[in-house]
Amino acid sequence: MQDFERTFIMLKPDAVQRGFIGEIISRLERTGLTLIAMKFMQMPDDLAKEHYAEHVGKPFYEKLVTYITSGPVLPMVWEGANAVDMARKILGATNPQNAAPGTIRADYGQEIGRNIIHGSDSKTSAKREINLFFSESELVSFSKIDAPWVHE
Ligand code: D4T
Repeated sequence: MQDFERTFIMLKPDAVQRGFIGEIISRLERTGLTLIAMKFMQMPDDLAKEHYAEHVGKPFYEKLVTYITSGPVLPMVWEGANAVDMARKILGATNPQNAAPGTIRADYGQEIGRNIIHGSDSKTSAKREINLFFSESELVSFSKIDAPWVHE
C-alpha cells in the first residue's frame, strides 16, 4: 500500500448556492479518497485573507475575497494515495474554460471567478490550509472497510 497523504478541498459559495454539495462529494468519494473532516461555515474576512495571502496585490484579489466570503463554504480534508495531485486532476484547471471535460470545474463551472471548488496545490499548501481550517482533533483518520479493494 502507498503512503497516504492529506489534501484540503473546499466547496465555494457557488457550489453551495447552486445545490451541488452532494454531487461533488459523491464524485470525490467514489474515487476511493477518504473524507476525514468537514465543516459548513460562512468564512470570516480574516480567514479568507489568510487563505488567499499569496494573492495579495493581484488584480483579482479583492473580488476573490468578496466571492469566497459571499455565502457558506464547505471545507473538507480528504486522505488517500497521492491525494493532493489526484484531487487537483479531479478538480481540473483553475479556469473552467480550460478544464478537461469530466473534471468538476469543467462540468459545473463557466468562469475563473466562479470556479466551484478549491484544492491544495502541493503537500506544503495542504498542510497550511488544513491547519487554517481544522484543529488536529477535528481530523478523524480511520481505516475504511473497503481499503483492500481500493489499494493493492
Ligand atoms: P483555488 O485556490 O481557488 O483552488 O484555485 P487554484 O489553486 O486552482 O488557482 P490559484 O491559486 O492560481 O487562484 C486562486 C483563485 O483565484 C481566482 N482567480 C485566479 C481569478 O479570479 N482570476 C485569475 O486571473 C486567477 C489566476 C480563481 C482561483
